[in-house]
Amino acid sequence: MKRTPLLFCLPILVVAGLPSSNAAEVPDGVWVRDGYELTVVEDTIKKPRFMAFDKDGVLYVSVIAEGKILACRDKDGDGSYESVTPFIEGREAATRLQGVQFHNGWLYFAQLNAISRAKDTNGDGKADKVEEVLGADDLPTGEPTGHRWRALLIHKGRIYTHVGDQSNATDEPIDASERKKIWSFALDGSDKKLFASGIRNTEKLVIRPGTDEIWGVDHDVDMMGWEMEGKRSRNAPEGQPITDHNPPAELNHYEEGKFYGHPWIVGKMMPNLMFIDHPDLMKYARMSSNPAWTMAAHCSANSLIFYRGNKIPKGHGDAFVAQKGGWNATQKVGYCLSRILFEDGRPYGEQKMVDFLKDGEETLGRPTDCVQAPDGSILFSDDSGNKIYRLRYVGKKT
Ligand SMILES: [Ca+2]
Ligand SMILES: [Ca+2]
Ligand SMILES: [Ca+2]
Repeated sequence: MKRTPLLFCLPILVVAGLPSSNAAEVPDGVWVRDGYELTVVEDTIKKPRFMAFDKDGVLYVSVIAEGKILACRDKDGDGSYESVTPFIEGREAATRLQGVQFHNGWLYFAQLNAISRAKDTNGDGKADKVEEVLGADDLPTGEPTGHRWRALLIHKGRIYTHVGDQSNATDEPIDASERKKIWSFALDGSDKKLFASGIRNTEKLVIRPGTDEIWGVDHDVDMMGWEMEGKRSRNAPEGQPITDHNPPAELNHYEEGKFYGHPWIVGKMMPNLMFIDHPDLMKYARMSSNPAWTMAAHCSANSLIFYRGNKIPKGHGDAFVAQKGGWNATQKVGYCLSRILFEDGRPYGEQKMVDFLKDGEETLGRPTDCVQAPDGSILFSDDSGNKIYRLRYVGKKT
């Protein structure tokens, strides 16, 4: 007789307490910094990439493989998204729809062959006014090989964009390609200007709070020491004592007219070992600007935000970095969300906030992009685990 009440209770709990959108749990073994809570807020989107919020708190997520931007709504205000509907669709997967940003009521979005903007004018939640701002002829190309991702930033009447190196480390005159550079345009697509160069692959550009400074994280070169290490291919057994730890991933403050070293200079003014005999190596070194901060080699620092809220103790002005984890290190590295601590506008330390690497070997997720949610928590996408996570400070009030 004692079991009867339980049998009656269970279905009620399932129906009333757990909306389907919040069914997914954080995988067992994910480490979260003390004082923080990690939850899954969306788990129906396949390979969620980059994200942006509109002023009403709707979350927009780019999905490259499906050529879509999805709008996610939290209808009951519990932080998880039970409604996911297409805002933009029908874009070729090959055009890699990735970067998204709201500006003046428009959702700007970047593909390899275009930067466009979209608006929902009739309130049905779907874009019905879509305009191409920059087309394939205007843009630095993303075709046909290599780091085919287009960064997008709109700030103070300018559009900033970048497409990374067409290979791992392309040795060609600086002027030979429009890749590996940041370009800027007026909002109407006119007035193309070179902004910065010597960049390998920076997929997102952001503004540091209270400034007009443009920052980004840059993926480091792969296979740097292979020739010296006698390593011929990915699975060759020779080992890679140098390559495993070099060069570092970079957090860069991109300034107008500056050169950031790639491919000849890596990390903090270190020659790229592939080009140790390059006749212009010292010329490039003298031109180069150092990263503001360096991160672990091959962590695949993919995206960042600067935190502007007050819900994370001393968090305002710190950077949070989605590190996807790369293929080139023997021991797995990255697979985490890290926080880069800032004081007086300069980074001085880094700490892991969430770690998806279990026992140094098993990977439980790959942070891809991060954004600040309207409630002051941090959301990040995981395009291998098909989830969007929320990280929230729940520790002592400070
Ligand atoms: Ca909800
Ligand atoms: Ca509409
Ligand atoms: Ca650099």
